[in-house]
Amino acid sequence: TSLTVGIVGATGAVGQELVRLLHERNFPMASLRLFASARSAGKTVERFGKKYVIEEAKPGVFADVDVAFFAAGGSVTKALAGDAIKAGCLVIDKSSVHRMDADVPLVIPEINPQGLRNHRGIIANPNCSTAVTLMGLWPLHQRFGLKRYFAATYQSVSGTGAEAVQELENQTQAYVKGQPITHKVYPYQIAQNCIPQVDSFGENGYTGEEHKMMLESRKIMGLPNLKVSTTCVRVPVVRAHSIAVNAEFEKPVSVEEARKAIAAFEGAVLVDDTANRKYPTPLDFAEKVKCGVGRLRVDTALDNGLSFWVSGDNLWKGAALNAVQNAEFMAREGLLKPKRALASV
Ligand code: 11C
Repeated sequence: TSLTVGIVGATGAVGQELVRLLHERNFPMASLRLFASARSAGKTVERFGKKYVIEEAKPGVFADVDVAFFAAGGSVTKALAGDAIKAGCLVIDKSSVHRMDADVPLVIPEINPQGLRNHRGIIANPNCSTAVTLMGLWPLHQRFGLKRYFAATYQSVSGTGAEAVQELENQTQAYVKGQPITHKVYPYQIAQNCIPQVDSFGENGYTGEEHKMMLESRKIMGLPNLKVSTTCVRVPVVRAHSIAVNAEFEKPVSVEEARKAIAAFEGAVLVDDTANRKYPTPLDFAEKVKCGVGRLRVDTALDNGLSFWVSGDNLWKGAALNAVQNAEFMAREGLLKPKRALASV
């Protein structure tokens, strides 16, 4: 196969990781086209030894594109995904706008790849906190049967975007130099701080991010009645989200069996040797394909409960990598073919 691939939002934090991963993982592409807003259009960028002229993302550009990764936010997906689908271009969307649509598969390929066989031209990808959490939770669910879970997230600033990474760096510099600290991206200073708000608050007091974790966990794991309660927190880390999870299961649990289940799961690495102070940290799991799971223990407050900690790259498994893995699965299984080849059949 030799696919024409497009990235919408190619200049953003996730878009840049998409360019990198498609190259580094040798995605079967004949050509790559980079799309962004009119503001960036016309600029030339060099990536992996090739020059690209950024094209404006607008209706009509998907005529010759076989698969487009959308990483430019919900409004751009709303405006352009329909046009791409009509042009026969598969949309792999990072935004949240279609995740909960009944006819749109929301897929983590290690968990529910069946969605990739049955779609209407668009595949949704989960929120980064959900994706990283499920890399620990799913193998435990398979082994013990998940009943409910509680979690607190420790989310890096790159989840907000490049301007938030800059804000943390600027504030850290100012802090070290004893200069006044200003903030724009977050409602409070993030350097030397934690902010227990990711996204805006809903009527029940939970934030959008917390609500997404509940709904997306249910849909991806196929557990429509799963009880979930999370607290999402932004922390002064540049890259990789971590989540502390307390989960209750149907069957009796054991740490030994839990460790085996995690170690056997392709999406996770078990890092769990507390005697030697070994557990995953965001620094260790930035730019890693798998998420790290550790601190496994029997939960002292739940029946059949396990507590664990998971760290994973929010820009990779939480975004660009999961999207690329979905496309890789489809290409491998013959579910994604060049339009030109289809036209000639
Ligand atoms: C964050 N999880 O870290 C967010 C960013 O639903 O895809 C991505 C939001 C989403 O701020």
